[in-house]
Amino acid sequence: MKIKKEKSYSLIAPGHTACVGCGMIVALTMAVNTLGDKTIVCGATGCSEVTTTKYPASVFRVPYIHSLFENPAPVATGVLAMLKRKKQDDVNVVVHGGDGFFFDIGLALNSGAWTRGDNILYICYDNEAYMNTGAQSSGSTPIGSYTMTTPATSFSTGNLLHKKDLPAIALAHGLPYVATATVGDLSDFREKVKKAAAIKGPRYIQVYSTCAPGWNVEACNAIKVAKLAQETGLYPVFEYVNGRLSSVMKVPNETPRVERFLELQGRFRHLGNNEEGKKIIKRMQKQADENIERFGLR
Ligand SMILES: Cc1ncc(C[n+]2csc(CCOP(=O)(O)OP(=O)(O)O)c2C)c(N)n1
Ligand SMILES: [Mg+2]
Repeated sequence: MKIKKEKSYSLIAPGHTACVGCGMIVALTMAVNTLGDKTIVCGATGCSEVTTTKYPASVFRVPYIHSLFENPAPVATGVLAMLKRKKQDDVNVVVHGGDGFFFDIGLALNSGAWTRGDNILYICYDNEAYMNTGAQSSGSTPIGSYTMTTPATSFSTGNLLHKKDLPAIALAHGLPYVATATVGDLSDFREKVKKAAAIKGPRYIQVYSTCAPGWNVEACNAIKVAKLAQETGLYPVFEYVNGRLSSVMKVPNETPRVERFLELQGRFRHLGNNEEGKKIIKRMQKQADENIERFGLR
Protein backbone atom coordinates (compact mmCIF):
# COMPACT_ATOMS: atom_id res chain seq x y z
CA MET A 1 0.00 0.00 0.00
CA LYS A 2 2.09 2.92 -1.23
CA ILE A 3 0.22 6.18 -0.90
CA LYS A 4 1.54 9.57 -1.99
CA LYS A 5 1.18 11.92 0.95
CA GLU A 6 0.61 15.64 0.87
CA LYS A 7 0.70 17.85 3.92
CA SER A 8 -3.03 17.84 4.60
CA TYR A 9 -3.57 14.34 3.23
CA SER A 10 -6.44 12.42 4.80
CA LEU A 11 -6.95 8.68 4.50
CA ILE A 12 -10.66 9.48 4.30
CA ALA A 13 -11.28 11.17 0.97
CA PRO A 14 -13.90 13.88 0.44
CA GLY A 15 -17.27 12.72 -0.78
CA HIS A 16 -18.90 10.90 2.14
CA THR A 17 -22.64 11.38 2.47
CA ALA A 18 -22.90 11.61 6.26
CA CYS A 19 -25.26 14.25 7.67
CA VAL A 20 -24.18 17.65 8.92
CA GLY A 21 -23.47 17.20 12.63
CA CYS A 22 -22.66 13.47 12.33
CA GLY A 23 -20.35 12.37 15.14
CA MET A 24 -19.58 9.00 13.56
CA ILE A 25 -17.90 10.40 10.45
CA VAL A 26 -15.68 12.68 12.53
CA ALA A 27 -14.62 9.82 14.81
CA LEU A 28 -14.12 7.45 11.86
CA THR A 29 -11.92 9.98 10.06
CA MET A 30 -9.91 10.59 13.22
CA ALA A 31 -9.50 6.86 13.85
CA VAL A 32 -8.30 5.91 10.36
CA ASN A 33 -5.92 8.88 10.10
CA THR A 34 -4.50 8.07 13.53
CA LEU A 35 -3.91 4.43 12.60
CA GLY A 36 -2.25 5.33 9.30
CA ASP A 37 -2.10 3.73 5.89
CA LYS A 38 -1.11 0.27 7.13
CA THR A 39 -4.66 -0.41 8.19
CA ILE A 40 -7.35 -2.76 6.92
CA VAL A 41 -10.91 -1.95 7.96
CA CYS A 42 -13.62 -4.60 8.18
CA GLY A 43 -16.84 -2.63 8.42
CA ALA A 44 -20.32 -3.55 9.52
CA THR A 45 -23.53 -2.46 7.84
CA GLY A 46 -24.84 0.90 9.03
CA CYS A 47 -24.09 4.60 8.59
CA SER A 48 -20.31 4.03 8.78
CA GLU A 49 -20.68 1.89 5.66
CA VAL A 50 -23.56 3.47 3.75
CA THR A 51 -22.24 7.04 3.95
CA THR A 52 -18.67 6.08 3.01
CA THR A 53 -19.03 3.59 0.19
CA LYS A 54 -21.70 4.82 -2.15
CA TYR A 55 -21.37 2.46 -5.11
CA PRO A 56 -19.11 2.48 -7.07
CA ALA A 57 -16.93 4.81 -4.97
CA SER A 58 -15.35 4.63 -1.53
CA VAL A 59 -13.89 7.34 0.69
CA PHE A 60 -11.47 4.85 2.26
CA ARG A 61 -7.89 5.21 1.08
CA VAL A 62 -7.08 2.04 2.99
CA PRO A 63 -8.55 -1.38 2.19
CA TYR A 64 -12.13 -1.60 3.39
CA ILE A 65 -14.12 -4.84 3.46
CA HIS A 66 -17.85 -4.84 3.98
CA SER A 67 -19.61 -8.12 4.68
CA LEU A 68 -22.96 -9.24 6.05
CA PHE A 69 -23.96 -7.33 9.18
CA GLU A 70 -22.92 -10.10 11.60
CA ASN A 71 -19.61 -10.94 9.97
CA PRO A 72 -16.86 -8.30 10.23
CA ALA A 73 -15.06 -10.08 13.10
CA PRO A 74 -14.69 -13.47 11.37
CA VAL A 75 -13.73 -11.65 8.17
CA ALA A 76 -11.04 -9.82 10.17
CA THR A 77 -9.86 -13.18 11.52
CA GLY A 78 -9.43 -14.27 7.90
CA VAL A 79 -7.50 -11.08 7.14
CA LEU A 80 -5.18 -11.88 10.06
CA ALA A 81 -4.61 -15.38 8.66
CA MET A 82 -3.70 -13.87 5.28
CA LEU A 83 -1.30 -11.39 6.90
CA LYS A 84 0.31 -14.20 8.89
CA ARG A 85 0.85 -16.18 5.73
CA LYS A 86 2.41 -13.12 4.09
CA LYS A 87 4.56 -12.63 7.23
CA GLN A 88 3.23 -9.09 7.65
CA ASP A 89 2.81 -8.13 11.27
CA ASP A 90 2.73 -4.34 10.93
CA VAL A 91 -0.87 -3.90 9.76
CA ASN A 92 -3.72 -2.66 12.00
CA VAL A 93 -6.79 -4.81 11.51
CA VAL A 94 -9.91 -2.93 12.53
CA VAL A 95 -13.51 -3.97 12.95
CA HIS A 96 -15.84 -1.00 13.17
CA GLY A 97 -19.54 -0.24 13.05
CA GLY A 98 -22.46 1.13 14.98
CA ASP A 99 -24.06 0.19 18.27
CA GLY A 100 -26.67 -1.96 16.50
CA PHE A 101 -23.78 -4.06 15.24
CA PHE A 102 -21.81 -4.13 18.48
CA PHE A 103 -24.59 -4.35 21.06
CA ASP A 104 -26.93 -6.66 19.15
CA ILE A 105 -26.43 -8.07 15.67
CA GLY A 106 -22.66 -8.67 15.78
CA LEU A 107 -22.37 -9.49 19.47
CA ALA A 108 -22.15 -13.27 19.12
CA LEU A 109 -19.43 -13.30 16.47
CA ASN A 110 -17.52 -10.46 18.15
CA SER A 111 -17.68 -12.48 21.35
CA GLY A 112 -16.17 -15.45 19.50
CA ALA A 113 -13.29 -13.33 18.17
CA TRP A 114 -12.75 -11.77 21.63
CA THR A 115 -12.62 -15.25 23.12
CA ARG A 116 -10.08 -16.39 20.50
CA GLY A 117 -7.97 -13.35 21.41
CA ASP A 118 -7.60 -12.28 17.77
CA ASN A 119 -5.40 -9.24 17.31
CA ILE A 120 -8.13 -6.83 16.23
CA LEU A 121 -9.05 -3.26 17.20
CA TYR A 122 -12.82 -2.80 17.54
CA ILE A 123 -14.33 0.68 17.27
CA CYS A 124 -18.01 1.19 18.05
CA TYR A 125 -19.60 4.45 16.90
CA ASP A 126 -22.30 4.56 19.54
CA ASN A 127 -25.22 6.71 18.39
CA GLU A 128 -27.63 4.76 20.57
CA ALA A 129 -30.01 3.39 17.90
CA TYR A 130 -30.25 1.82 14.45
CA MET A 131 -29.87 5.15 12.72
CA ASN A 132 -29.26 4.15 9.14
CA THR A 133 -32.70 2.58 8.90
CA GLY A 134 -34.42 5.55 10.55
CA ALA A 135 -33.76 5.34 14.31
CA GLN A 136 -35.09 2.09 15.72
CA SER A 137 -34.06 1.25 19.29
CA SER A 138 -31.01 -0.96 19.88
CA GLY A 139 -29.48 -2.55 22.97
CA SER A 140 -27.63 0.74 23.38
CA THR A 141 -30.65 3.05 23.42
CA PRO A 142 -30.85 4.84 26.76
CA ILE A 143 -33.93 4.86 28.93
CA GLY A 144 -36.46 7.57 28.03
CA SER A 145 -35.28 7.99 24.46
CA TYR A 146 -37.76 8.39 21.67
CA THR A 147 -37.07 6.09 18.71
CA MET A 148 -39.30 4.80 15.92
CA THR A 149 -39.85 1.58 17.89
CA THR A 150 -40.12 3.27 21.30
CA PRO A 151 -42.32 6.25 20.50
CA ALA A 152 -43.40 8.84 23.01
CA THR A 153 -47.18 9.20 23.08
CA SER A 154 -49.70 10.37 25.64
CA PHE A 155 -49.42 6.92 27.26
CA SER A 156 -45.75 6.04 26.69
CA THR A 157 -42.47 7.70 27.55
CA GLY A 158 -40.03 6.32 24.98
CA ASN A 159 -37.60 3.51 25.66
CA LEU A 160 -38.09 1.72 28.97
CA LEU A 161 -35.19 -0.70 28.64
CA HIS A 162 -31.76 -0.42 30.18
CA LYS A 163 -28.76 0.43 27.96
CA LYS A 164 -26.49 -2.65 27.85
CA ASP A 165 -23.12 -2.23 29.53
CA LEU A 166 -21.02 -3.37 26.56
CA PRO A 167 -17.64 -2.24 27.97
CA ALA A 168 -18.37 -4.54 30.95
CA ILE A 169 -19.19 -7.39 28.55
CA ALA A 170 -15.91 -6.73 26.70
CA LEU A 171 -14.04 -6.72 30.02
CA ALA A 172 -15.66 -10.03 30.96
CA HIS A 173 -13.88 -11.50 27.90
CA GLY A 174 -10.52 -10.48 29.40
CA LEU A 175 -9.71 -7.86 26.75
CA PRO A 176 -6.40 -6.10 27.43
CA TYR A 177 -7.79 -2.70 26.43
CA VAL A 178 -11.33 -1.33 26.82
CA ALA A 179 -12.10 2.37 26.64
CA THR A 180 -14.91 4.83 26.11
CA ALA A 181 -14.66 8.28 24.54
CA THR A 182 -16.95 10.90 23.05
CA VAL A 183 -16.81 13.11 20.00
CA GLY A 184 -16.92 15.96 22.52
CA ASP A 185 -13.18 15.40 23.10
CA LEU A 186 -11.52 14.14 19.94
CA SER A 187 -7.98 14.47 21.21
CA ASP A 188 -8.86 12.04 24.02
CA PHE A 189 -10.31 9.66 21.42
CA ARG A 190 -7.19 9.99 19.23
CA GLU A 191 -4.91 9.20 22.20
CA LYS A 192 -7.00 6.11 22.97
CA VAL A 193 -6.78 4.91 19.36
CA LYS A 194 -2.99 5.40 19.46
CA LYS A 195 -2.71 3.58 22.75
CA ALA A 196 -4.92 0.72 21.60
CA ALA A 197 -2.92 0.39 18.37
CA ALA A 198 0.22 -0.31 20.39
CA ILE A 199 -1.38 -3.18 22.35
CA LYS A 200 -1.70 -6.74 21.02
CA GLY A 201 -4.93 -8.70 21.25
CA PRO A 202 -8.57 -7.68 21.04
CA ARG A 203 -9.11 -4.05 22.00
CA TYR A 204 -12.48 -2.26 22.25
CA ILE A 205 -13.15 1.48 22.02
CA GLN A 206 -16.70 2.79 22.26
CA VAL A 207 -17.06 6.36 21.08
CA TYR A 208 -20.23 8.29 21.83
CA SER A 209 -21.23 9.76 18.48
CA THR A 210 -24.01 12.30 18.14
CA CYS A 211 -26.61 11.60 15.44
CA ALA A 212 -28.15 15.00 14.64
CA PRO A 213 -31.31 13.76 12.87
CA GLY A 214 -31.76 10.64 15.02
CA TRP A 215 -31.45 12.56 18.29
CA ASN A 216 -33.20 15.60 16.89
CA VAL A 217 -30.24 17.78 17.81
CA GLU A 218 -29.23 20.92 15.94
CA ALA A 219 -26.01 20.20 14.08
CA CYS A 220 -24.34 23.17 15.81
CA ASN A 221 -24.99 21.43 19.17
CA ALA A 222 -23.62 18.02 18.16
CA ILE A 223 -20.31 18.41 19.98
CA LYS A 224 -21.87 20.21 22.95
CA VAL A 225 -24.33 17.35 23.53
CA ALA A 226 -21.48 14.80 23.45
CA LYS A 227 -19.51 16.88 25.96
CA LEU A 228 -22.54 17.17 28.24
CA ALA A 229 -23.04 13.39 28.15
CA GLN A 230 -19.59 13.05 29.72
CA GLU A 231 -19.82 16.08 32.01
CA THR A 232 -23.11 15.00 33.59
CA GLY A 233 -21.73 11.52 34.31
CA LEU A 234 -24.33 9.88 32.06
CA TYR A 235 -21.64 8.61 29.66
CA PRO A 236 -18.59 7.80 31.78
CA VAL A 237 -15.32 8.17 29.89
CA PHE A 238 -12.70 5.71 31.07
CA GLU A 239 -9.93 3.35 30.10
CA TYR A 240 -9.22 -0.17 31.35
CA VAL A 241 -5.79 -1.68 30.71
CA ASN A 242 -5.46 -5.39 31.47
CA GLY A 243 -8.76 -5.36 33.32
CA ARG A 244 -7.87 -2.46 35.62
CA LEU A 245 -9.41 0.99 35.51
CA SER A 246 -6.38 3.06 34.52
CA SER A 247 -7.78 6.51 33.76
CA VAL A 248 -11.03 8.44 33.78
CA MET A 249 -12.16 11.82 32.49
CA LYS A 250 -13.32 13.77 35.53
CA VAL A 251 -16.63 15.62 35.58
CA PRO A 252 -16.41 19.38 36.23
CA ASN A 253 -16.75 20.56 39.85
CA GLU A 254 -19.96 22.31 38.85
CA THR A 255 -21.41 19.13 37.42
CA PRO A 256 -24.28 19.93 35.04
CA ARG A 257 -27.64 18.36 35.86
CA VAL A 258 -28.95 15.87 33.30
CA GLU A 259 -31.67 18.36 32.26
CA ARG A 260 -28.98 20.50 30.58
CA PHE A 261 -28.07 17.51 28.41
CA LEU A 262 -31.67 16.46 27.77
CA GLU A 263 -33.05 19.85 26.77
CA LEU A 264 -30.87 20.05 23.64
CA GLN A 265 -32.33 16.85 22.22
CA GLY A 266 -35.73 16.23 20.68
CA ARG A 267 -35.44 12.52 21.51
CA PHE A 268 -35.91 13.36 25.21
CA ARG A 269 -38.17 16.42 24.91
CA HIS A 270 -41.36 14.53 25.84
CA LEU A 271 -39.98 13.61 29.26
CA GLY A 272 -40.97 16.94 30.80
CA ASN A 273 -44.59 16.49 29.74
CA ASN A 274 -45.92 14.09 32.36
CA GLU A 275 -45.19 12.52 35.74
CA GLU A 276 -43.84 9.28 34.25
CA GLY A 277 -41.36 11.26 32.15
CA LYS A 278 -40.25 13.26 35.17
CA LYS A 279 -39.62 10.00 37.03
CA ILE A 280 -37.38 8.92 34.14
CA ILE A 281 -35.40 12.17 34.38
CA LYS A 282 -34.88 11.43 38.09
CA ARG A 283 -33.71 7.90 37.23
CA MET A 284 -31.25 9.31 34.71
CA GLN A 285 -29.86 11.74 37.29
CA LYS A 286 -29.48 8.83 39.72
CA GLN A 287 -27.69 6.82 37.05
CA ALA A 288 -25.33 9.74 36.33
CA ASP A 289 -24.59 10.15 40.06
CA GLU A 290 -23.96 6.41 40.39
CA ASN A 291 -21.54 6.49 37.44
CA ILE A 292 -19.65 9.36 39.09
CA GLU A 293 -19.37 7.25 42.24
CA ARG A 294 -18.57 3.95 40.49
CA PHE A 295 -15.77 5.30 38.27
CA GLY A 296 -14.48 7.96 40.69
CA LEU A 297 -15.23 10.83 38.30
CA ARG A 298 -14.99 13.62 40.92
C1 LIG B 1 -28.93 -8.84 9.51
C2 LIG B 1 -29.44 -7.47 9.13
N1 LIG B 1 -30.39 -6.92 9.89
C3 LIG B 1 -30.85 -5.69 9.60
C4 LIG B 1 -30.36 -4.99 8.53
C5 LIG B 1 -30.90 -3.62 8.21
N2 LIG B 1 -30.02 -2.53 8.64
C6 LIG B 1 -29.15 -1.95 7.80
S1 LIG B 1 -28.33 -0.67 8.50
C7 LIG B 1 -29.13 -0.89 9.97
C8 LIG B 1 -28.88 0.03 11.12
C9 LIG B 1 -27.50 -0.09 11.71
O1 LIG B 1 -27.48 0.46 13.01
P1 LIG B 1 -26.11 0.63 13.77
O2 LIG B 1 -25.31 -0.60 13.76
O3 LIG B 1 -26.40 1.21 15.11
O4 LIG B 1 -25.34 1.71 12.88
P2 LIG B 1 -25.77 3.24 12.58
O5 LIG B 1 -26.47 3.22 11.25
O6 LIG B 1 -26.66 3.69 13.69
O7 LIG B 1 -24.49 4.00 12.54
C10 LIG B 1 -30.05 -1.96 9.89
C11 LIG B 1 -30.94 -2.40 10.96
C12 LIG B 1 -29.35 -5.60 7.75
N3 LIG B 1 -28.80 -4.97 6.71
N4 LIG B 1 -28.91 -6.84 8.06
MG1 LIG C 1 -26.38 3.19 15.76
